[in-house]
Amino acid sequence: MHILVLNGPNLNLLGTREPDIYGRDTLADIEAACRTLAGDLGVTVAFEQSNHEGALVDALHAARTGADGVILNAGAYTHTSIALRDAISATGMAVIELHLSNTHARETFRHVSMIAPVCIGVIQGFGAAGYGLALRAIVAHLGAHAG
Ligand code: CA2
Repeated sequence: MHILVLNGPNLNLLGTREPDIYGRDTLADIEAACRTLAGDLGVTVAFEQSNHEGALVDALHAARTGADGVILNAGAYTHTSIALRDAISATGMAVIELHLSNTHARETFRHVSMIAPVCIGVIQGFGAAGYGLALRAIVAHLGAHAG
């Protein structure tokens, strides 16, 4: 089983600013933890980040043939991107929407997600630990829906 962990705009800056909201872990720290957990779960992970909406769409298209499921922290594009929503629908893949912060406890513009209706579930508010929770969740989901 191969899982793509796809990260959107500004998440390359994790660990450098706003630790009260996003924590102190860098994206590299999160990737390392995910790789360790993936080994324990007997799956493989690919980690990608882009600040560009079209590149994220391309990554979702590529995942159609290269991955079994996707964990997507789409960053601010979560709240705006019909293109990402359409890409998730078009691929028909199992995608988990993930956020470090609890977007519902923040500004009202973060309360809306364009992608949640086409994802299998949403995990948010648990900081970097959410990546591990999402990995466990998607592995369990794919295992239950195999074949
Ligand atoms: O909580 C999340 O994971 C978000 O996806 C993070 C996005 C935000 O727009 C979403 O509403 C929720 C922002 C990522 C910004 O990352 C930063 C990293 C370091 C310093 C400042 C911002």
